[in-house]
Amino acid sequence: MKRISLIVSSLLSIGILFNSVLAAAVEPIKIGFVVKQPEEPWFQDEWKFAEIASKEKGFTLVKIAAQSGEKVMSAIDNLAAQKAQGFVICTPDVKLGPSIVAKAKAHGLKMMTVDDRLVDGSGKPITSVPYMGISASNIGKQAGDSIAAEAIRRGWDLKEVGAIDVSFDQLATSHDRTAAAAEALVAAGVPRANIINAPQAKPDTENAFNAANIALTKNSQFKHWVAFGLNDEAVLGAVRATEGRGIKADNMIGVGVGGSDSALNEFRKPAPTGFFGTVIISPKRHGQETSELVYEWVKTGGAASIDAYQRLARYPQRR
Ligand code: FCA
Repeated sequence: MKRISLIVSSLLSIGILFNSVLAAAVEPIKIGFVVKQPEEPWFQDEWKFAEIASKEKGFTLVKIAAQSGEKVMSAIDNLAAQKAQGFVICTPDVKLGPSIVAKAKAHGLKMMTVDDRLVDGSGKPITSVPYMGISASNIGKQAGDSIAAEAIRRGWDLKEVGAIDVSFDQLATSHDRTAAAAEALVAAGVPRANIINAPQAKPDTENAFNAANIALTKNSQFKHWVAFGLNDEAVLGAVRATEGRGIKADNMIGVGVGGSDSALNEFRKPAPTGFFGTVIISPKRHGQETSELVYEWVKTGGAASIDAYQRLARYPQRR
């Protein structure tokens, strides 16, 4: 009797085991993609490419907008509640790094960061979290070099050029892009004193517009203007501010970073604006490749070795 019940119970447990293995096998992999600024075309593009990855690889993609720290925390809870196994994130505040890492760990979620790298309490990058970003100083240098080349082509005296540095220094990738752009201009011959810091309170066009307006008000002495910043949105803000003061396209050279619809819409306008060009970076790599990497990581259970930087950006000129 004892023997029979033993056999029955072990058969039962095999059955249970079998069922759970089966359940795990058919449970689709679910990956989150959390972005800080869903209204920005760059992030729309990242989502679009993440969706392509999900269709090609056969995982479920959960897109979440998290514009604040609170929303980031609830996004991670939400992903865990819906049994996601991992996520890609571009956080609204990189200083949330330790809390994001702790929360992902508590839920057993694999995590990769994109665009903006998490930092610890002392502002150092959290290198244990896989990251895909751009080589920010290389890209900033390209923006600065392109502005200088165009100013020289127009025959401007570089001493008469005011350079609006639409900065957002609390974000390292922003600081590195704008610092390199400024250095490129100085190397080309723009006096350092002509670089005007225009810090934006938040990295969007409205805040860039406000920052650039202050810079213009305080510096009416310049004959020509140029602008650079974190992204296309920042430079568009500066361009709109110069337009508001009657500075036309022939007296303004703005070069952004991104190359998504923010820039393309500007290039589609019938008449050229002061938004002269953009340094193209790849939302395909940032959206598709990152989510595929997290998917493979979940699928194989292996280690992530995913630090990747885009070193090559392309700079298209408007004309
Ligand atoms: C940062 C910027 C975005 C984009 C991205 C690659 O997150 O805020 O506009 O340039 O890096």
